[in-house]
Amino acid sequence: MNLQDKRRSVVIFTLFFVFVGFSLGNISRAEDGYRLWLRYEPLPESIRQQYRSRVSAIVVQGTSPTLNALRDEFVTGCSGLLGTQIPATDTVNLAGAVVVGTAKSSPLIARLNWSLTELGTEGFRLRSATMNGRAVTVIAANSEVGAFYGVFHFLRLLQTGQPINKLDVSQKPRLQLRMLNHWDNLNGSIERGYAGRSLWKWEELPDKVDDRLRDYARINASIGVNATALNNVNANSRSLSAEYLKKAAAIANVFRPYGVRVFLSARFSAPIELGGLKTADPFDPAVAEWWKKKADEIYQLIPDFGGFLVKANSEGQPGPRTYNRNHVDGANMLAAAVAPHNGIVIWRAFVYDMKEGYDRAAAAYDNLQPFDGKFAANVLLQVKNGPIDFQPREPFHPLFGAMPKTQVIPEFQITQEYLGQSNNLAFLAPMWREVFDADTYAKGKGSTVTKVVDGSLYKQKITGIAGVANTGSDRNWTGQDLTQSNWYAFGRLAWNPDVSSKQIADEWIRMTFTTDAKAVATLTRILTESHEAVVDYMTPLGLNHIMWGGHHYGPAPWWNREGRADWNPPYFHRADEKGLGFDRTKSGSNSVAQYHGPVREVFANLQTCPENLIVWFHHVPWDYQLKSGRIFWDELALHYQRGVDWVRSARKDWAALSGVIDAERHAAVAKKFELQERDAIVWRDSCLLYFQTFSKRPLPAGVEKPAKTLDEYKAKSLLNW
Ligand code: BDP
Repeated sequence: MNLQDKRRSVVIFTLFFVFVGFSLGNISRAEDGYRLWLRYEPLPESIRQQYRSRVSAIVVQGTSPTLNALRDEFVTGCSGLLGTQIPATDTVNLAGAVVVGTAKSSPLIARLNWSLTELGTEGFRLRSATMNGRAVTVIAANSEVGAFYGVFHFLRLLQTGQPINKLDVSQKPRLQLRMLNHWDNLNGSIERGYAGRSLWKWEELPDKVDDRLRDYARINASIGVNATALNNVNANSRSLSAEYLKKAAAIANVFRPYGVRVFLSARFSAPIELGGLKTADPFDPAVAEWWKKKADEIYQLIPDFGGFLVKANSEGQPGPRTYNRNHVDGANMLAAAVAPHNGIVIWRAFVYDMKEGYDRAAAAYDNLQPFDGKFAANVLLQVKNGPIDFQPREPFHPLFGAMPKTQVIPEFQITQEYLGQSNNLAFLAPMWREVFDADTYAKGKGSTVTKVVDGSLYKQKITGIAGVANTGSDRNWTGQDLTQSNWYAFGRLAWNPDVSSKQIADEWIRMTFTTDAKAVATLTRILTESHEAVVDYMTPLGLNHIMWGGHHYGPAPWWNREGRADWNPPYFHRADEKGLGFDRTKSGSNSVAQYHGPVREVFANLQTCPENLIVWFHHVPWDYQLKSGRIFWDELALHYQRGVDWVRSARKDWAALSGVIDAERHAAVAKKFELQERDAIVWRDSCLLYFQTFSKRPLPAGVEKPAKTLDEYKAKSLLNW
């Protein structure tokens, strides 16, 4: 080969690679998880063919920030999924057009004369129809945001390969306020955040607003999340200062087109810290006036401001009780300040004070239940799913069904503070389903938590739900690709609390990872089993709050260093020579009495108490015989082992998906599974070794011998391994 030939072949060679690289662009593009479930990669050709004639053009008439965002999203989504540029037009001159809008924004939709009243302000109708003699699909709503939700629904149908030729879907959200709570501090850190720093970048606002915030709002809109509290419930008064309100307003401007409203956590003592008053007593007229003025100032800047979220008299936060007033006095004073602007106050029920002999699980009920019927019309009471604190498994909170004259909304924790943070996979839909499906018996059989919170049992006017966000500045938003599913699941359940975990998992996998049938089946199984596995290796049979102190990562059932008894694991598990568990029956704290009969009797009786909650309600003898025929100690040990076994097999199943899942995310998740296996083993070994010092029994057959001694496990937190 002479020099010229050599050069020519180098050129040809290079061109060849450029060409291959280009045509493989979609496959080899960085899959860093940023796009979450809105990846819009081309669908398999066979599916694309079915859709092409049905998605020939996007017809969005009119312009507005929401309509423009909706049009962009729809065009990008359809073009990506179908692998060809889909035009946006404002007339129907092609069969297969998809026409989107409201009767106000779109003459084409107005002409249909559909009655959409029952869809409310956020619902949509999605229907195959005929326009100008052409077969079209119509997405119609009463509001532009409703139409946007319809667009996301349609895109989800495409992403998950559903038929779209005979559509007739009408939907509206079952819960009105579908809200994320961000525990973001003003310095950019996030309380219980495991995915980097705060997305807001307070220090750059209001002059610079990170582009990412628009994606955050889009993603929320795609699952129907319509509200977000920007700052930590352990609030800093400065978040209500003029300086920070401007920053919040800049965020609100970005969120608005996507139907996401902004709320702020309010520190009850802000009138002192910001206003220079001597007191924050809610009965002091100057205090009430300060809040009224503050509310007026906020609404000047953020006309659609949602309202205040308040953690009061809890874990050291100030509140009305600091001034010998009660929760109602505090909540209603704030409610009066925002009422003229149609704002609301979300008052948290996470209140507990430690007294001698007190049962922390009883505290929220004892503190709040007596106020049923006393809260103002624009106050919501936000109640954690269980009576203690976002544990891997808790019974439903007894306040659900106990406050018929109060607007109660559930609070879930999406961020996995107590469930292995961003290292362990725990798909939370099954856990949340358990809460929704629990029967409170408040008005007889069938009074499920869902019916309490969706307003059907007590005709609650404002309904809602809050989830403590798992997002942060990490490129993949949640710190682990698979736990993005929890953000998705939260939104889907907030929209419709009846959707099954399996359906949520299946949708999310198809949208996020792959439509390969076998892989979808494997992953759906992994996801839906994962929460129970975490319960098995962390807190089986009703155990709770036995995590390492402070950061709550990893086991430390021996931990006894916190200043308050009710922050220390022994307070919760009560292990002794006789057995394990917290007696919450008549012979103990009797907090089981907070439940309605017959739930109360079922829980209170050792024979009938669901075994997955048995040590939550009872001090169970080590040799007590369970339904399996095994004694309690053996069963406990086998649960721990089962959890470890599950992680090992899930890890193998995941490894077998290499080649189906893109290499980048496959490797990242594989690393997480490796950590999860390590964690599960440490959990099993340390808990069993520790509890064994009380049970004094050998490990049953089938349970592996611990790898280290108890002292070695005690010496080092799993966080620092
Ligand atoms: C606990 C967290 C703590 C929160 C608290 C809350 O450990 O960081 O401030 O909940 O919900 O689980 O207020």
